[in-house]
Amino acid sequence: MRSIVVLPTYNERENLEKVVERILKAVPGIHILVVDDNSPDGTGELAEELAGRYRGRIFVLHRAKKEGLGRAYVAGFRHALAHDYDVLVQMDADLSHDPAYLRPMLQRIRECDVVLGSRYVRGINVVNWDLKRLLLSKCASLYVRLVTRMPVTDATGGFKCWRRETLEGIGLDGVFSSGYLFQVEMTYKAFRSGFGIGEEPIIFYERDLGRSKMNRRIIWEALWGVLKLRFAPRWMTHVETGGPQMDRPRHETAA
Ligand SMILES: Nc1nc2c(ncn2[C@@H]2O[C@H](COP(=O)(O)OP(=O)(O)OP(=O)(O)O)[C@@H](O)[C@H]2O)c(=O)[nH]1
Ligand SMILES: [Mg+2]
Repeated sequence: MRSIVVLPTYNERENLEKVVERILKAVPGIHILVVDDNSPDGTGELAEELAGRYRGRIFVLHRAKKEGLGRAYVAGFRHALAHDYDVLVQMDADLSHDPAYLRPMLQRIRECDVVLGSRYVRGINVVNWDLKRLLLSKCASLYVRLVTRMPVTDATGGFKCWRRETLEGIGLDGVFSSGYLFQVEMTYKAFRSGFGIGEEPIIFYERDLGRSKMNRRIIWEALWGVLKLRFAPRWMTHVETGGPQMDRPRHETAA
């Protein structure tokens, strides 16, 4: 299966080289698409330099301006689907998502429609978060589960592996989130369309370098957005494209 990691970046100059080298080393043969929103710190130029160094394995999609993580992923996924990849991985570029988990996730996607890297399958697996950040994440996850009724332990994570058929089934045209709500929206749409969701345990490491893009607007979008996803009429949040392509269990969690 042809696999690609879609890596959105905004001011990740300090992390980019390290993360792409670790990805390429972790999975020989995997490709990477960096989706940069014209980062003022020169991340886009560094990405081009890396694409030249690792020709045929790293590609760069430059976007004109910062429009949020969700928009960057939609553009990256479209690009990758148009280039015939079978499996698309999404991960942060700040080394919070360890490339060592790519192999187990790619293995797991053989039997699921989407695999979620989960921080909470076995207790709490986050490194370097203060209590406030941990509470925010746990509350967000609980809130999402209460509202959406999705049977997943980590509904807000951003390390995922998709089969192309799942993304095609969800329909990228109907994805409305710009910020972190994107993570919930995508998983919810997969769940609601009946796709088989697997969870793989991961340890999440808070970034050492660079700055977080989290802000109040993003949190508000997520709070309202989850209600919208759950209760707004289907036509507002979903594009009908035919549901699951494979006969698989609706949900399974790694033992
Ligand atoms: N292209 C693009 N990438 C973005 C945008 N916002 C965030 N990112 C990237 O998305 C990933 C996750 O963003 P972070 O700022 O690390 O968000 P976070 O993980 O919630 O925050 P921290 O815990 O502080 O790291 C990183 O690779 C960012 O560079 C955006 O508007 N455009
Ligand atoms: Mg981060």
